[in-house]
Amino acid sequence: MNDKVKLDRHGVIGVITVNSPPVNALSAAVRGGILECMKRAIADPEVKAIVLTCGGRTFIAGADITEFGKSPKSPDLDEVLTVIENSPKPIIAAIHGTALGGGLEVALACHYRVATKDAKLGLPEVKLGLLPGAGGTQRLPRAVGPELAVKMIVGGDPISAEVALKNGLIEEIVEGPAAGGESFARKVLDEKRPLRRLRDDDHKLQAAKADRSIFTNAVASMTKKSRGLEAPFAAADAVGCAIDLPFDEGLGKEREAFLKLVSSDQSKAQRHAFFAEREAAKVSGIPEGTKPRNVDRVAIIGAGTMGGGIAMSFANAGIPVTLIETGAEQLKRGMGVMQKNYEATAARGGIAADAPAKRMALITGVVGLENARDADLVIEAVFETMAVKKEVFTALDKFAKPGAVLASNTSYLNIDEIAKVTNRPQDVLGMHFFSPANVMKLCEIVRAAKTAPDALATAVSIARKIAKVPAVVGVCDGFVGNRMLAQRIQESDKLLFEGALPQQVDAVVTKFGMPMGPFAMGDLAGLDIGWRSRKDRGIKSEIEDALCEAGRFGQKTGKGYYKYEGGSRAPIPDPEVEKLIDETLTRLGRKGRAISDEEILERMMYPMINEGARILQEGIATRPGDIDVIWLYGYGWPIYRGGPMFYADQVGLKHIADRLAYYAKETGDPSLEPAPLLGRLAAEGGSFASLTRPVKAV
Ligand code: 3H9
Repeated sequence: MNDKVKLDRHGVIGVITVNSPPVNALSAAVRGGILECMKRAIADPEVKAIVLTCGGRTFIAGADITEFGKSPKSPDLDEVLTVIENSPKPIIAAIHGTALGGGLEVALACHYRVATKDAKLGLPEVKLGLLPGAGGTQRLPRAVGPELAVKMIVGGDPISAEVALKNGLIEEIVEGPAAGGESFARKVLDEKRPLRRLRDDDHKLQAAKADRSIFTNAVASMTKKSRGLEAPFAAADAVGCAIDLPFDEGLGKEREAFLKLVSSDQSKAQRHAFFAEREAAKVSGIPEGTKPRNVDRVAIIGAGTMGGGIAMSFANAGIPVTLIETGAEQLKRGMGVMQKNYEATAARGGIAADAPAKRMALITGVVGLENARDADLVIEAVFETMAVKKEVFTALDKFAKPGAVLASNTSYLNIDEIAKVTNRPQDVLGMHFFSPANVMKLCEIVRAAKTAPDALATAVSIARKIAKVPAVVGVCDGFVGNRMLAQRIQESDKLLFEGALPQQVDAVVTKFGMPMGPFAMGDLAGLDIGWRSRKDRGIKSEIEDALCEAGRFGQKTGKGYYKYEGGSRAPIPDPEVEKLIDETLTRLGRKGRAISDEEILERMMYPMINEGARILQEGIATRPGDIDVIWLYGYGWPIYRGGPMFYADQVGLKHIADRLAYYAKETGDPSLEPAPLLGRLAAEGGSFASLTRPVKAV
């Protein structure tokens, strides 16, 4: 017994309660406490059955992730589970909140499980680059069968109490965990139910033993999107061992695989991402106790692609939206697109059949900015020019209610300048969503010079409510994500002039794990936008200009850097583009050279990291982890590489600084010289992670 775990006796029932906020993670103290209480309850002749339950908001949410990578402390979880499973007295796990990872594994070692109606049960270890390491891969298939076990272990998403009941993972749904657990325990005693040890119960494995395709098909469908990841495949193999091997041998294989993964770079990166995401939601530089303002209704200005996507994100979270357009025609089109999107998701089974109607009912389409008057938060998502934005904010200043937070969804423009047209700059900030806004999880929250702390806190809190990952940034051209991306675009253009081909550059970037290379991305966005803007500013980019002059605007014209056939979005390398690049280089008197994949990778990644260092130095982002979060959730950076700043630390900052200095000289581009912060850390043998305190509060 210690201050985190206690044992009470209620008649013949021993009740063990874990109390270790915030999520009752299985720290050494919790493991030790459970072990001791179990031993005492088992030894107590008065106790006939034992209930394991938790205080606070949740059942055990897993192993304590902060302990991974440190020297192990006893008792290990296996020792605790062995005592539970071998107890001669029935042990009942009484679950509320979330029973996740090691938490569900503890419950699986118990003889019975009950849960409250809103409880969720899952083995999310793959999301941390791991697999369940305390018997989950062996016991869960025995509890629910290999098909559902693969879905839960390889996919990592939890199931509801209702699904758990249907599939035999829990015995009953109860009202309250402790009381429900106790009354179930009495029932077990009254009915003299035998102890159910999952390790001895193979009956749900029999079908897959006879027909392995049950298992292999489930694995194939769950690993479809696991390109580059190690954990889902290792997790699937471990479930396979449950089918093929005796329990203890399977357990041994699981242990081996867990130990390998826990020290892998991928898991380190995924654990970093887990904590960076949570850290990013903590805004530095605002007074402690700052409370977000109330947001009951949101108005969104503009029913285009971005406005519509943002409106859907709020409706998905049950928050009413007023969607405002300038004309009935545009509004009708915007509402129609959202309706179609919802219907397509429902047809795929992504949401319930009645969800499109319910969600559309939360979105009221109207014409005229005066309709923003009821909203607590207004998000402007109109055309990306300063003049139009200023017009909208001038009107909002007139119509919006006092205290409403006024946000712009601009991806580049200066929020301070936008705020100036209002008489309430303290309420103005940026909320930069990423396209498609109903899917992409990132929301860059831009703090302007006069943004009030509680306005900022409101944006962060509402972003989390609509299941976005917020990251607070300062005002600069392109904020964090697009400012770094601009470096990659500039370098990819330079590479073409030096002899690389679009498909070679893109292949290196996608092999690294990004969803798309810079040229395929250019084709998706449309090359004509940049071309027109260059023409207006009298700037040239000869290769892209030549493509546009040939009518190759990207996917929308069926050809750009690639060709696209039969309405497909799959880029096909085009000999005509090679010819066009050759001709342009000849015309400019340039000679291409063979460029290695290694050079391409370095030139795609290191200039972005360098810009990240400048961003930190200027205080545009507070923490390196915030930059990582932005790239993970806004640009599809592979989670197993942890984000650009984490990746930089893995590669080594000295190497990166040396290579940047080399490329600055070789390509005659002084902008590639290492940023002062990068140079300093490289010289000191430091890392971005060593910047434990914010470089400068945003
Ligand atoms: C595992 O179990 C391995 C085993 O198979 C084998 C062992 C041998 N550890 O997310 P929130 C902190 S692997 C340490 O904002 P919510 C979190 O950092 C583990 N800390 O709350 C945050 O701290 P702070 C498998 C943890 O209500 C605070 O708790 N389990 C852990 O939005 C609140 O978190 C998982 O992967 C942890 N395990 O969501 C579950 N979990 O306040 C991971 C949370 O200082 N956890 N913290 O920023 C979650 O998915 C969510 O936290 C949960 C609550 C759904 C539980």
